[in-house]
Amino acid sequence: MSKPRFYVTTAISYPNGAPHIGHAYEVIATDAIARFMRADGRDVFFLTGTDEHGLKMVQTAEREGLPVRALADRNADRFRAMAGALAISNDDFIRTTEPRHYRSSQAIWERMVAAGDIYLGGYEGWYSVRDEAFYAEDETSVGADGVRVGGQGTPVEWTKEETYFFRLSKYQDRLLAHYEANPDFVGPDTRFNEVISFVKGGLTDLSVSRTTFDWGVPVPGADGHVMYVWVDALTNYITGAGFPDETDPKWAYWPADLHVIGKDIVRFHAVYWPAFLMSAGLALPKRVYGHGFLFNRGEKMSKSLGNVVDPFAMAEAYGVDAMRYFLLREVAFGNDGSYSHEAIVARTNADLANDIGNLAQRSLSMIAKNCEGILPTPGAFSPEDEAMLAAADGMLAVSREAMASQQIHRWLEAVWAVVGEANRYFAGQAPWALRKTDPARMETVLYVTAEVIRQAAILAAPAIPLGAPKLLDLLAVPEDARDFAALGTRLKPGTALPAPAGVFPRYVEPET
Ligand code: ME8
Repeated sequence: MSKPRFYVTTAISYPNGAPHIGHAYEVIATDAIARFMRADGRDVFFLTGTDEHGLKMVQTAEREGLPVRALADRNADRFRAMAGALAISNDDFIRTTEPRHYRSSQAIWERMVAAGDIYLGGYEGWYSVRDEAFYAEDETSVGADGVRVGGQGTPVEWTKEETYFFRLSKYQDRLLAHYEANPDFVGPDTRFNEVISFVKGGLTDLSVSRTTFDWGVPVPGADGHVMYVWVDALTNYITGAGFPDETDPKWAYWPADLHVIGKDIVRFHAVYWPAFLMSAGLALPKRVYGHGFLFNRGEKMSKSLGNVVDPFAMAEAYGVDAMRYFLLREVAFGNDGSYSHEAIVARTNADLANDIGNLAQRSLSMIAKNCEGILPTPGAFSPEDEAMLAAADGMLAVSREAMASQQIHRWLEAVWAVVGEANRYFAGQAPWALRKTDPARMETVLYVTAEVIRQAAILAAPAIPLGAPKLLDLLAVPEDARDFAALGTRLKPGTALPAPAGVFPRYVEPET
């Protein structure tokens, strides 16, 4: 039986600079979702990449005295390297300057033309060549020297630019009908409500080509026009799935199940993108989720950490699992969040080093010392054992429900609630005291504890993909018994375990 498919994407980032922590946050969250779905038996396709056209890129390259392509190449490499450094499991990395993407963008354009939705018109207004931007009359002013300047203080001239328009206005009713029929199309709800009121407020046609620069996908059959960067950017999601070759096996992944993006670009994904797809006669993505923004509120950054807004430095300083876990657990997904050195250290030392790491270390060391390193056979379960195992067995359903609506933090909350319970169980049962008084009972407690750690490690692995497998190694869990289907089984008593080793080190302030 073939697995159900799950296609998930991040936004594609502008490589006009190096990746920052906001980019890292988005790709980590999307990776956790992708890994969760893979572990839960889906055939996942996970796409990320870079959005390399547009004026922003042209202007940055000018400032840096580089050809635009050289700027794009340099920074796209950094984004790709970041995915590697953060243990991101993307299946593909798309750059919008690739030939496959030109083909795809021109193909969707031609379909929009065929649908009668593209027409030639003109922009007219005060234009700043230096800013490559139009200004409304009231954004300009005339200086003492008689020169009219725009909002940024650069000279403007009255300009007419020929441009193609997309008939966005035509799609207002169909978009509203789609929202009505698909109440999960956009999350969180607050973002969906903003989209709905924006569309109800009336849509005007969208300028979709530029003639003042040539760094873009050429408009087919229209010399001098390149596509407006958002037209080609959004198209990356179908390029990644093989469009326009609908016989490509990857095309089976379209429509995407989920576009994960930041809250600032919801309108592009929930209004323009579905309208383009409707025009082109293509299926619409099932869901768009706009996460919040991440802010650095850590005034007291440790000097030795340097600039921790750099995701590479952050991963280096705290470790990849700690960085990922902190961002996923601490920030309610969908809301804005902040991070600071103190918060990262407090959260990861408590949850990773202490709650799960220490529990594993203590219980497995006892098995090594007192059970000859063999996973003991449990005796009859006491009500406490039964309750503990039932709590562990209950994690999957809660996690699945949370992840069905991208409540990433709730999934991790559910797992760590059980890990906390396991610590109380272990302390309450005190197997070290049972060693002398009731060794059989000690063995049962150690077995139950090991079993709960197994389940927590399997369920948390999508968030902490480096350490969780190490915990499973310590429990001698076979490679093919590490997905969610294996949660329904139990550890096999009598299995020889490797020597225990620490998995999640405590963060200790470096000597200054
Ligand atoms: O918007 N916290 O690219 P981008 C969290 N190329 N997320 C943040 C963030 C922050 N501080 N800053 C940015 C673009 N983001 C377009 C997308 S998609 C077809 C084209 C998020 O490099 C932002 O919301 O400005 C977006 O989802 C992603 O990072 C890339 O931002």
